[in-house]
Amino acid sequence: MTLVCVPLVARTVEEMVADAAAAAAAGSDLVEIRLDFIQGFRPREHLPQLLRGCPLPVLVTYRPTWEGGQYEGDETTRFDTLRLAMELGVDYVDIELKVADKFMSFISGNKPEKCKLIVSSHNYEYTPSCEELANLVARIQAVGADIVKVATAAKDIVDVSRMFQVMVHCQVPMIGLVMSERGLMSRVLAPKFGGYLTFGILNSAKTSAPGQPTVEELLDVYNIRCIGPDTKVLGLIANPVKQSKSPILHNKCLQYVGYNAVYLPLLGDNLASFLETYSSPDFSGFSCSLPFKVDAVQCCNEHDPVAKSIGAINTIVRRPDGKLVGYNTDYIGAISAIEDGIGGPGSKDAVISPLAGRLIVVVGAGGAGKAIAYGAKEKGARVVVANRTYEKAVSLANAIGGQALRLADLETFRPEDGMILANATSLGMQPNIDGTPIPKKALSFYDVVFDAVYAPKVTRLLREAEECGVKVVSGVEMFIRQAMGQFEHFTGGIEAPESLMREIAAKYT
Ligand code: SKM
Repeated sequence: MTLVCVPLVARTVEEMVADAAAAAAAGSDLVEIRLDFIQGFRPREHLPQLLRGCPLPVLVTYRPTWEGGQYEGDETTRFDTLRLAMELGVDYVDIELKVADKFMSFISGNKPEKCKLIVSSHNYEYTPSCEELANLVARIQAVGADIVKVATAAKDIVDVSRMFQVMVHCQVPMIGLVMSERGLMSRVLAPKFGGYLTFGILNSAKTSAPGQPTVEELLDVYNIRCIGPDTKVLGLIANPVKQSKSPILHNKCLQYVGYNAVYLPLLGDNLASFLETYSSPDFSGFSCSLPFKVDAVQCCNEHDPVAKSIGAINTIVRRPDGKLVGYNTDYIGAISAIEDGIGGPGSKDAVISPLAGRLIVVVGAGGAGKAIAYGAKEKGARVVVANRTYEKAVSLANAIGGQALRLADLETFRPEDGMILANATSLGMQPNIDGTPIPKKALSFYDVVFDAVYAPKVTRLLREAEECGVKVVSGVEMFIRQAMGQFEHFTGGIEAPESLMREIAAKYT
């Protein structure tokens, strides 16, 4: 079992002891006491106090500045302190590879039976090649480490795969972590690849390295205790990805139906290289969001006919034969939400869609814009596409048999009353919540305004539309409905637990 360790980075002994109690209450297995963070640290006085106050097994680290820590003093004092920690009965001591030989001589190779020595190496710049990582692991093993620790940095999400390859081949217990948001996978999937421990912080003000999730996220969102070698990996590949509620939504539902998979936020830079790198059958499904929905068409081996006609994919499933199949669940999610929003007699089951004959202005010609424009046309609407790059609006309008409009012309565009507006751009999405695709004064030209952005739930566009007395349809509805379709694709046909999805969406959006 991979242990969950909370790093303690408080400035005082009292605060550290309080944080250790919080770590235990949060469900962690051990704490890492970062002695280098304590101001005015006095080893003989403070170490016993810390150990007495700690309800969990303890890993002691006294990281010097030359390895990314805070300790600036001399090595003898530092080694002395680590030796004292061993004598006082700590469970683990971390020593940096660069001085591990010296430390071994310093303690004459003697350490208490109970204490395990972690020999660590940190690279805050990049992740070396597999060969270099394997050499590093061999050197760490050679100095007599009980546990190997290698921490590197991800410049691209594909870097993490090299750490996984080395971890699965390592003959001794290994902690392999890739720092930064692009390296998150290494922290959550540690149990899948045999990692000895992974770090979870108490809150975002208490990090000890870039990219650490909270212990609550590890345990309650990613359900890390249930991740094992056979756990399937799902996730949203997007850039940015932090704002997405898909991880919380899908993980809760996967847990609810008992499907052995974990869903991750995957901050990507290049979809094709991501899919080529994580090509094993266990990486079995992905949601795609901005800016990858159109690229995804090229990356899939087969396409659902609707996704192909739309020219955008938001769901990729890896079939058992390894082939990638692309689907589009945005289309039905958005269109059904808009139809229900328009309302009218019998709109839900009517043979004729309430969109039929209506004029809909779709703002945005990316993946979501394509899905909405295509869907509205299918339902018999007259479609106008407006986009910042006018040529893209023209090309989408031509593809679906609609009309193109320059974004600036939205301000005065009013060929008739009772129009519908659909925002399919990311304007207004967290963190840039002040964005909106259309001036407020033009909103009164519309009967219904829909926003594909769901975070925040009430965007500036929707707020201003409401202020103009216009009926609004929130992106949360589309979000839930597209996720229901995805869930069924990801799980090989298990029906999505709709009411649970609605509960989670209500709580977290
Ligand atoms: O199409 C969806 C995608 O599946 C997930 C998502 C999200 O999590 O923010 C947004 C939409 O692009």
